Amino acid sequence: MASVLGIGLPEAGKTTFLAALWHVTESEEVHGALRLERISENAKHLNSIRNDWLQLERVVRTVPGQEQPTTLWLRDERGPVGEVLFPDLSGESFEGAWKDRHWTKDYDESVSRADSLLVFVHPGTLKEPYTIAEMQRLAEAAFPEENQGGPNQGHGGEDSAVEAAPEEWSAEKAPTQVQLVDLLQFTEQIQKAKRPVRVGVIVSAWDLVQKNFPGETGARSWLDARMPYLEQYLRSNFELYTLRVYGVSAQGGDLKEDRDALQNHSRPSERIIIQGPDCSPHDISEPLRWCLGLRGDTGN
Ligand SMILES: Nc1nc2c(ncn2[C@@H]2O[C@H](COP(=O)(O)OP(=O)(O)OP(=O)(O)O)[C@@H](O)[C@H]2O)c(=O)[nH]1
Ligand SMILES: [Mg+2]
Repeated sequence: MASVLGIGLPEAGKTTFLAALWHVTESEEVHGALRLERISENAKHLNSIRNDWLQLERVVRTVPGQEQPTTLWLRDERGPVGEVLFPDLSGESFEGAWKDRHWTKDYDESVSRADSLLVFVHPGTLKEPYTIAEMQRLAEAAFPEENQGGPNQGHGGEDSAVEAAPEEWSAEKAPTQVQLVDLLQFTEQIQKAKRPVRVGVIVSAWDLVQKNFPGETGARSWLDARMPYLEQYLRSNFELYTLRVYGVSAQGGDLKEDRDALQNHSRPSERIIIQGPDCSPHDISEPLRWCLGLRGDTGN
C-alpha cells in the first residue's frame, strides 16, 4: 500500500482537493485521469465531502481528533495501482505541532508511514513575512525598556507602524513558509520513506492568482515569488526531496462570487483548474500520479 501525506495549515485547501479528487476518480468524467479500481470500506467521509463539493457547499473544517482515514483503490491505463492511503488531516493539528512542538501518536504514524508528500498552500490565507516596521514593533513589545528613546521615538506623522500599539510575537503569527519548513523538518526526521521523497506542492485556490502566473511553470513561479524560503528549502535539499509544483483550483472559483459560472458546467469536473508539469485539463489526479511514481523520476 502506498501512502501519500497531505500537509497544510488550517484552510489550505486539503479537504476540497480530496473531495474533487474522489469525484474525478469515481465519476470517470476526465479522460486520462486515475480511476477507481474498487470502492474502499471507509468511503463514507469521501462521499460526504464529495456531496458538499458537488452542491457547491464549503467542505466542513477538519477537526483534530475526528480525522478520517481514507483509502483510494486506484487504477491507471496500465492496470491497478493499488491502495493509496490519503488521510484527511486537520490543519489545526499541523499548526499545533509548530506551536506546541507536539503531535499525537496517530499523526506520528501517518507521517512515518508516508511515502510521498503533498504540501498545500492557499494564496488567500498566507501569512506573509514581516516588514521591517512590524519587526520593530515586535522588538518594542518584547523589550519595552530598551526601546524607550530609541531611534524611532519622536517620529510622527506617516510612520504610523511605529506609533501603533506594540504587539508581542507569538508562534501563530509566524509566516506560513516558516511553519511549513519546520513541519517538513519534523517529517524528515521520522519518515522512513526512500530518499529523495517526492513532494508535490499544491498551490490551492489557483483561480485567485492564475492570471498573473500563466503556463506550466506558473505555480512554480508563484512559489518562488511568494514563498521563496520554502521553495529554496525544497530545491536545495535535493538529496531529501524531488519537487513538482501545481496550481490547483479544486472548486474552480469562489463559491459565492463565481457561483453562476461554477453551476454552468455540464460536468462538475469541468470546474477544476490544474496547471503544472504533465497536467491535462481538469485532471486533479496528476499530482497523485506523480507522487506514486507513475510518471518519470524527473522533479524540477
Ligand atoms: N477560491 C477558492 N477557494 C477555495 C478553493 N479550494 C478551497 N477553497 C476554500 O479554502 C477554504 C479552505 O478549504 P478546506 O479544503 O476546508 O481546507 P483544509 O486545508 O482542509 O482546512 P482544515 O480542515 O482547517 O485543515 C474554504 O473556504 C474553501 O472554500 C478553490 O479552488 N478556490
Ligand atoms: Mg480539512
